[in-house]
Amino acid sequence: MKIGIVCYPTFGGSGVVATELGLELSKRGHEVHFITYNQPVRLELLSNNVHYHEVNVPEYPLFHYQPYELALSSKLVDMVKLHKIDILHVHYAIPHAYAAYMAKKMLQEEGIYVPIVTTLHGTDITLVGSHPFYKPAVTFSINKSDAVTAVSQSLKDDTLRLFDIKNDIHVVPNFIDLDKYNHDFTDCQREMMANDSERIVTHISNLRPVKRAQDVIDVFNNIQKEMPAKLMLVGEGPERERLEYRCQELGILDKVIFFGKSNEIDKILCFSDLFLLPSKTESFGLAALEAMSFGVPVISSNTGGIPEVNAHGISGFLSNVGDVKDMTKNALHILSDKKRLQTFKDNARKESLKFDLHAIVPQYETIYEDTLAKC
Ligand code: GMT
Repeated sequence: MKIGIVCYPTFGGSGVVATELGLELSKRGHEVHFITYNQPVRLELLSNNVHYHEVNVPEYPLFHYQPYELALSSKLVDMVKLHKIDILHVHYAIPHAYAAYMAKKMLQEEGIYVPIVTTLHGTDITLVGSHPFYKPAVTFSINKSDAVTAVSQSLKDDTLRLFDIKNDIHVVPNFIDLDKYNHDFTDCQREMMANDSERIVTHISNLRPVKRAQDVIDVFNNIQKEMPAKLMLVGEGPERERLEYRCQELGILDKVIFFGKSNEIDKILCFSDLFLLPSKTESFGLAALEAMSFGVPVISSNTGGIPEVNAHGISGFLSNVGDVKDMTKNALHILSDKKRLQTFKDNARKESLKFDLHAIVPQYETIYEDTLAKC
């Protein structure tokens, strides 16, 4: 198949999933066209089967807001015609599903039919999409998609609760490429970050308020009072300064490393002992799954789709949102005993195998085939 993938090219989870999906589809013999405003961050290798088409939005002083949807739908029309793309798979409903529908309509005028698969990722439904300013357009574009998928059962339930949806929604969980990194290497350069007696706790996110990274600091502060520990904070976002001040206030700045955006997630996870994800909402929690695939147990909130990923008492523990006390208790339980820590590490890795890309990507292929067959 010739598949057009529309996504956000940034560090966010939806862009990562879309990029990894496209790369795997290309390995499986499909021709994949990424259409977005920047080269996706994980799209390092362009091959015969992988193409990237940039959407340009010319600046014009009249526009207070540059019309990205318009530029994207025009680009989709051109790319579908030029490369004879069979199907468009858009990740994150806003504004991608809307722009794809416009492109589809324009193409129909010329007798070209291209179906649209929309994948809902989370905040496009739970935080942004359900806002009254966007809701009618989001409902419309979900209902006009030829197939709709959600990354967890929880997100599907939220979508049906918040919107008037006439379409079926398929649950296709996010996935992980377990072969991508060499998980067996033992030299993680751990000694660069901490000494043998110190436990390494990690959090990776876009540091938006929804991630509740202040809870990460508070849980870590409690941990380091009980045992020698270091905190690795990876990611960039609006909360960063506040977090730095909080660490200074608590006198733990020397135990916290702020990495900013990093391309070395594999190295950081390799030497991590525990991953914290206390989010207020999370449709899936891809960061937790990535951590688990490196054998890092997860202390998380029990919100949204996280319980579908982090198995309570097995790969880590779940607590109510904001329950720093319970998260601390659970973290100390895992970290305080070497043997127990190893059991949780092994379990985390084992649980992550359920999300192997070789099992999940064919589910998208089936959805493409069924959607094309219906046209
Ligand atoms: O985590 C974010 O805020 C980024 C956002 C995105 O769209 O890139 O993540 C959402 O999609 C990810 C991939 O499907 C999910 O793993 C995240 O749980 C989800 N974030 C939220 O629901 C807050």
